[in-house]
Amino acid sequence: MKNSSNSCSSCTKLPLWVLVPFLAILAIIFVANSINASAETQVTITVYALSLNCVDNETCYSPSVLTTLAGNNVTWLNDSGVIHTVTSGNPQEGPDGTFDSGIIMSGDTFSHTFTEASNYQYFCTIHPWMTGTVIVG
Ligand SMILES: [Cu+2]
Repeated sequence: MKNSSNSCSSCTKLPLWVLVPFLAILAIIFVANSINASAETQVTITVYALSLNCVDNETCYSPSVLTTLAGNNVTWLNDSGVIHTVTSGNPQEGPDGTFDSGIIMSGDTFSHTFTEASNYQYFCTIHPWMTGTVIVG
């Protein structure tokens, strides 16, 4: 026998007009987050940074060229076992004053928020063969 009455009278059903906008907002948040997540935001300084070979292998800072979006916070993790710096500028002309981590102890991090689109060169003042670039779009 078929019961035509509501068999789940204790269930709370949300009407469709509530669910659809709610799901649409969730979808927008999800898409916005995945766009942000697709921009890289971390650079790792590994043990390879101590070798001059890191210049040719592009492993002084990894990745040596990082592309991100304006407004993003980029974090450098010193996972190398020795101290380093992340200093804007280049070894030929020296620091340009845009950002400077100072000494980053092994295991520590340094973060900088890039608000303007540009190409930012940086280097390590202790090991000046270590260079990297952040491209902010
Ligand atoms: Cu260094």
